[in-house]
Amino acid sequence: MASTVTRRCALNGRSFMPIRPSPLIRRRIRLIPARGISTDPPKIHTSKLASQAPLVSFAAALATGGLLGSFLYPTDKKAVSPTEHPSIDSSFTLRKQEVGASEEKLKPLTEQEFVEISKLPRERAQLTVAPEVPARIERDYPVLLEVPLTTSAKVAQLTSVYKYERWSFNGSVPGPFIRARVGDVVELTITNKDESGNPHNIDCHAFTGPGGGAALTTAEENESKAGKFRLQHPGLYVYHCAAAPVPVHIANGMYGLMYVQPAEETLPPVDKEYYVMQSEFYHEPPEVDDDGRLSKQVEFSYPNALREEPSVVVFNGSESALTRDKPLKSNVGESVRIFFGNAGPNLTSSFHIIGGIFSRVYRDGSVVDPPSHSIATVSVPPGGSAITDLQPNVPGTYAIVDHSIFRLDKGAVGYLNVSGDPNPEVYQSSQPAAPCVGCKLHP
Ligand SMILES: [Cu+2]
Repeated sequence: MASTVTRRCALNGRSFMPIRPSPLIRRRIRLIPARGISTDPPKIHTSKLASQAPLVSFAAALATGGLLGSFLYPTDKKAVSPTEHPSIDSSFTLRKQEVGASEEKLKPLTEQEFVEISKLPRERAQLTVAPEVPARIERDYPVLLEVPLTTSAKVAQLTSVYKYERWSFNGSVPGPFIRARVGDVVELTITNKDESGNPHNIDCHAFTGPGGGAALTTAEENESKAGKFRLQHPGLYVYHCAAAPVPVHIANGMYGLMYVQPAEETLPPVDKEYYVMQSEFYHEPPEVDDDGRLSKQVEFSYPNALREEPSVVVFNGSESALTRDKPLKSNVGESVRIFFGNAGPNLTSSFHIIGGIFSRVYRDGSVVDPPSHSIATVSVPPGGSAITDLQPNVPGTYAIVDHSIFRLDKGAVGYLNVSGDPNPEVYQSSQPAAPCVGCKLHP
């Protein structure tokens, strides 16, 4: 924590009273009255659209279900066969046949999936810390899934130089990976142990209803709040705190991923599954302490965040999370899946693994639509996600980056370390490898 003595700015030498973000934010919150949630239905001006509705519906149906579908995804099985393209597996063939009816898949949950809450068996969710992912769910029935989350604030190393007070769910940034199944009802309990006095809650993009659960789960210090939320759509979803001021809670580390499996899992089994989440941090320059030294701890910067100029861009919450601390690992020939999320709060990620090609990409975290194949870079917006599969067959270190590549110098690099025998039929030279000295991308 910063002391309360007068300090000098490292940039201009002027003295100032250090400002800690938490009291500032607390003041902001108190200035904002408790926000009433309107129960009036929103007024939607539909008169013009309504008069055109039959025409619009017909055109949409024709485009999505008919002409477009048959053009993009021909039903002729021989058009692209798995044996002709090794990265396309049999599940894709199956999905290709089904895609013409993809709109039909969005029908409400079946009777077997939509079981009254009072009749659901209880189960405790298995929660994992990044980069680990809970095991695939094998049950074929919905449950009342208990998800307990505890909020706290803790100073931790953010970069090799600076510490920062991160706010978290269950003590980790990103928060735990939550795996569920469509039709499950999540019983989410938030217990607020943040001693700074900030309230916290959850807006989970997998929940349907106002605020994604935020207004039902806002917990003050030492308070617990719970809500029940039916999972109606499969896919990979971001969750985050949405207590006011929302951007600050996200910027300080309060986010994670929830994967909602379809009733019948469409993701093919793989050898390794990992959880990676990108985010930015915005901090002020380090203060100069009375002893003349630059502080080793930096504070949140609202102005920098407003300008969308981050000081730090990282995977899994800190500069070293995916390099020194917990790099991803696999063996030559193993299939690797990365559940990737972008917490933002501002930047879109151009997610890329140098030297790897994603054999499958489930864009926007959709497991209802068929995946794309043989993709090098995937665009993932703030609050968005993607599921990416690859199968490296050459050993070595693969750098995980945001291909907005200057962000590398803000911390956006991780490693996938692949072990195994060399594969000269794919990758060779008569001369030894000679990485540039000090290069983060080819260590
Ligand atoms: Cu919060």
